Order: sequence, then C-alpha cells, then structure tokens
Amino acid sequence: MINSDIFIKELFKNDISHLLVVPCSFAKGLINACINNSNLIQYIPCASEAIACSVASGLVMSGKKPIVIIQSSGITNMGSCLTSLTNPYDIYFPIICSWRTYKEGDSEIQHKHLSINLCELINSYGYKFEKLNPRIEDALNLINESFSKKQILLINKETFSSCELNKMHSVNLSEYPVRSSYLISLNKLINFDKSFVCIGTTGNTSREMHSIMKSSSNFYMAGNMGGALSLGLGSALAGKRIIICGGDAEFVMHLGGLSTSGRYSEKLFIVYIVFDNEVNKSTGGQNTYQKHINYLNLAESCGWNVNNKVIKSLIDFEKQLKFVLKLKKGLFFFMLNVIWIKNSQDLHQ
Ligand SMILES: Cc1ncc(C[n+]2csc(CCOP(=O)(O)OP(=O)(O)O)c2C)c(N)n1
Repeated sequence: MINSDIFIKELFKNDISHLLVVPCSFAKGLINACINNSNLIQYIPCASEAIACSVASGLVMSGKKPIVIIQSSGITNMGSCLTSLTNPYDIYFPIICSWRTYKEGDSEIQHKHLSINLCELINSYGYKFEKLNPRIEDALNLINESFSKKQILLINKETFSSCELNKMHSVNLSEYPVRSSYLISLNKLINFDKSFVCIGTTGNTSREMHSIMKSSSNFYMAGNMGGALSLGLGSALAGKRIIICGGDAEFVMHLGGLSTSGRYSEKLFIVYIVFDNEVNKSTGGQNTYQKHINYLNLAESCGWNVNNKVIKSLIDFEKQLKFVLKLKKGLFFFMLNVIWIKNSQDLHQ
C-alpha cells in the first residue's frame, strides 16, 4: 500500500503540477491527500473524465506535468479525447484509473462489463496498461515514464492508504434537511400515481430512492453518470411524466442534457430536482467545488422554468411541488440544499 500523503509530497518533488480528478472511492486517500496539500499540487475537480483529459492535454502542451485520476466507469467518457487528441498529437501524461471489480449481488451493475473488458478497451484506445506498483519508487517510475508513453495506470482498493481530509476542506451543511426527508415527501405527494415515473441518478440518490420509493415503474440508475436527465427526456418524448432526482456532481457531468431538453419546454412534462450537498457523497464526500455555479440561471437560460431561489426547507418544497404536479406540461427545475448523513449505510463507489 502506498502512503497517500507521502506520495503526494513525492509527486511534488517530481514536479507534478496538477491533479485532475473525477472521484472514485478507491482513490479517496490520494484525493484527500492532494486536497490537503493543494498548496503543493493544484487540485482540479473535473465535471467529467473527458474534461479532465482535455485539460490535462492543455497543461502538457503548455509545459506542465498533470496527472488524471478517474474510475474505470469513466474511461469511456475519455474515448474521444484519447483517440482523437492525445493519440494523434502524441500528448502524454499519467492517467490513474481505479479498476472496479464486479461480484454478482454485491456490486453495482455499472461495473460488470469493464470489470472484465477494461484492459481490452484501453488497448483499443491505443494505450497500454500497467498496474501501479504499491512500492513508492516503482509507482513514481511509472508516473514519470507516462509522460513519454501512452499508458494507463490501474489501481485497486488497496493501492493507496486512507487519508483524512483536513477540517478546513470539509463541508458543513448541518442546517439543511436530509435528502431522504425530501424523498419521503415526494413519495407522499405523488401518492402512487403511476402516471409519474421517477428517475434517480447514480450513487446514493438512487440507493435512497430505492429504499424509500418502492414503485416498480420508477428507475433508479446505477451507472451512466450524467445521463439521467437525457434518459428522462427520452421517456418524456414517449409520453411519460418524468421526475428526476439527482446529485450536484451528476448534474454537471453531461450538462448538454439541459440545453437539449430545454427545446421542449412547451411540449413535455419533466421535473428535475437537484439535491445539492456540495460533495460527491457516493465516492467518499469530496467537495464538488461548484459554488461558482448559479444552477437556477443555468437551467433558466436553457429554457427551464425555475423557482427564483434555492429551496432550503421541506415546507417550501412541498408547496412548490404540489403546484407543479397538477400541471400538464412544462420543464420545472428545483434546486435544493441538503445534508448527507455521515453514518448512513452507503456503499461507496
Ligand atoms: C462516468 C462515471 N464517472 C465517475 C463515477 C463515480 N461516481 C459515482 S457517484 C459519483 C458522485 C456523485 O455525486 P453527486 O451526483 O453529487 O451525488 P451524491 O453522491 O453526492 O449523492 C461519482 C464521481 C461514475 N459512476 N461514473
């Protein structure tokens, strides 16, 4: 096992300049160590793996030494960047990728295919793969040679030691309601009305919905991060009344879904509820660092009807939702501040 804190300091000594990250719980220790030491190496949270890869390319082209950290489920998102930018233009940088395993009944379905086919996929992108050796010197060698070799460095759950995030970097949302209380209230308001289909985004939102909202016509998506809104758009185009519940990190991964759906504001019924807990709770609680985003303005400018403020209480939520659920058509965007419960039983991804 590599000591995450020591490793970050060694990376700094090796002139690594930036870590571009879409979190995975396997890399949580390394990510936390990087955030704790962001005075040494700049931590760049990325909305998607495609973005991480393009930003890293720009950094390399400008003389910097970045490292990308992602989860195997996100390697497909990088495909275009790898095959049409880094490969043809010979741009090299280390990509650390957690290799998610799959065990029937114990793992999320999203990991099934790549648990077997990851290496083949990497090769098909024109890359080689190496397992990141748990000896620090070997790992550093692999990192350094990745600046002149197209290779992806695979890690498992045990590669990096855990590392607590310093208090100054953790998020405190204690004054907000818990997400599950909103979901209970949503379930009550739709009252088993089968004309509504609720869709949950990957991670803890779907898991909570599954335990709170049992309706079999709902769909709780474990995977396809960033795609819940577009999935809902498809069902709405087919005539369904859609309610999407999702996280703030999921929301930004494929933001284009907002502009595509906005075109149909007069014709379809979709309610999109974003639960902003300011973190990637499902992968270990890393801050999303998205305070700069005005979600409501963004949705409005894409053609969605928005509340004029972020919802912070259950009473407000129920009042607004009751009104909207009576309507026949329209795209309605709700932004809610929620807290996550630290000790809830969740399966980190
Ligand atoms: C393409 C892809 N990249 C990364 C992941 C790993 N992942 C799963 S859930 C998640 C974070 C979700 O955060 P958010 O949407 O804010 O919801 P929360 O977990 O906070 O409830 C990440 C990064 C993934 N499943 N798929």
